[in-house]
This record gives sequence, C-alpha cells and structure tokens, in this order.
Amino acid sequence: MSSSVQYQPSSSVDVVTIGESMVLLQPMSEGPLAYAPFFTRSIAGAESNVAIGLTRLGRKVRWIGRLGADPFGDMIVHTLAGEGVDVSLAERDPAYPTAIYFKEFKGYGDPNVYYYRKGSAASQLSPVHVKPEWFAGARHLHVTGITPALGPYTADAVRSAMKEARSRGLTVSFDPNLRRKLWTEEEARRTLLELIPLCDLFLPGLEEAEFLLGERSEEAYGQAFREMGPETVVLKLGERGAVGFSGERAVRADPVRVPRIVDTVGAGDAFAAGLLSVYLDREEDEGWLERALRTANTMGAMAVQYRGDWEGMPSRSELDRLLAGGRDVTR
Ligand code: KDG
Repeated sequence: MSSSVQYQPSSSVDVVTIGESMVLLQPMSEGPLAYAPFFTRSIAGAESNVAIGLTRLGRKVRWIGRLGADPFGDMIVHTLAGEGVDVSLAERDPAYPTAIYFKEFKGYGDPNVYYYRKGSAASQLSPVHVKPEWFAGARHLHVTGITPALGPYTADAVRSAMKEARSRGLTVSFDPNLRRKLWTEEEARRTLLELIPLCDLFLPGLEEAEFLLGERSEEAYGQAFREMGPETVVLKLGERGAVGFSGERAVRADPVRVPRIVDTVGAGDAFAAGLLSVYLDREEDEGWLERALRTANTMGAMAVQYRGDWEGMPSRSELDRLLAGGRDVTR
C-alpha cells in the first residue's frame, strides 16, 4: 500500500532534479557487512541529496523520481517532504519496487556500497514519462550520470529531459557521477560523453575526467569539456580543492580541511548543492565563480564529517557562519 498523503506542488522552483532515491541501510558498526547485526535506515540518491542540500540553503527544489507503491517509497517521499523538497510530481509504480542500498564501513577510505536496485521502479523511467509540468516555473535542471545507467530507457529519458529543459529556457547542470557497478565502461563513456553537450554546467571529478578523455592537464580538461558545449566546467580535485573554468576565467579554490572524515558518500552532491546555490545568482555577481567554489568546498567538507549521504549538509545560517570564518560552537 502506498501513502495517501497528497503533496501540493509549488508553482515556481529554483531547481528541478530527476533521479532514483533509495532506502539506505547503514550498519551501526564497522567491519564486514556479512557480520553486521544492527542497521540504521535513511534514504539516499545523488539527485535527492542535491535537492536537500539546496533546500537547506534556502532554494526551492522539485524532486522527480519513480518509486514503488510500497512502504519504502512512502518513507522516501515523507523524508524529502519533511526536508522541504517539493515531491508533488514523484510517481508511484505499483508494478516495481523501491530500491535499497547498503553501505559497509571499513574504518578508513570510501565505504563499500551494495545496490539492490535492478528492476526498481526508477529503472523503468523512459522518455514517455518526461512531462512538461516537470519544468513548469523552474529555472534550472540538475541531472547526474547515475540515472542513465539504471535501465534500458533511462538514458533516453535523461537526454529528453535535458533537451526539454533547455527548450524552455532552463539552464542545465550535469554531474557524471560515474558508478562502475551499474554499467560497462564502454556504455558509461559513450553515454556520458553524449550528454555533456546538453548541459551548461558540467561537474566532473578528476578521475571521471580522466575516464572520459584519458590523461590530460586540468586546464586541458577544462578546455576540452567546454569545447563540447557547457559554458562552465568545474573539476573536483578532492583533497586539492576545485578548479572552475567559465568564459575566459580559470579559478582555483583551496580545499576546506576537516578534523576527521567519517563518510565520503554524498560529498560530491553537497559540493554540487553549494555550487548551484551560487550559480543561480551568477548574473548579479562578477565574482560568482570564486564564491561558488568556496561554498561548494565548504559544503563537501561538512558532508564528510557525518554518517549518511546528506545528513551532514549545513543550513544556510550554519554555512554563512563557516564562510565568514566562524567556528563550530559546541557549548
Ligand atoms: O552521491 C551519493 C549517491 O551515490 C548515493 O546517495 C546513492 O545515488 C546513489 C548511488 O547511485 O550511488
């Protein structure tokens, strides 16, 4: 059975994003998943992580996705709605389930992830589902390279959403979010390269840039991706910060150091949320790229200090305090 709660659509939003959200089960202890006795449950999904991050920073976001007509689907819409995300256009499919994913914490480095998402409701997304109302009253579309990897028609659906958004005057951002567990390298490379020309803002990590184009300098990646179409390219450099290329400008931003990294999953989405929160106002501010990179790095740094894919992202006031050089006040 699925929830009878009806969510009201917002007439205007800053950002619309489309993707799969899943239930996330995280072991309460470190060590092999095979022996983990207790789990906490939350939700996850690159695009809904970005939606939550942006909402916390005061932006209005509409999340679109397909979920099962099952209790886990209910949990996802209720959690997103509770965070202030517009879920009124999320679709529930009685024929396919909501996906689940598990993390395994080793005590160092990136957690391992195990997906149970083949045949999920989200993997059935196809171009026939893409509707004009998804984009109504929106300024920007954010998509990732995870959705195209999910099912036979999901890449076509993402392509058609990007084209539709642009034809309606929205700007489009694209984070390749390479997930090697979901598709072959050949398919991933071909599809991701095909989608780059349909975005205005491209957000690869350094490893993803190398996967797509082979080894080059950071400047050469910036130039090559911009020649494919996007006006702005931001390369995430991990512990070296980030570099952005837009117009004639190349801007570098130092990383934000953190005392302890707890969970790296979701850091890229926090980065994207921070970046987009400034990108949306770029026309009013010449120094927007510097500000955007600093905000993005700070968001990423906050996210990695907590378990969970989005829980650590700060509110607007917390972020402003950190950007102004303030410290965490604990007592
Ligand atoms: O970027 C974080 C996401 O990877 C995570 O929340 C789950 O969407 C997800 C995925 O496909 O890995």
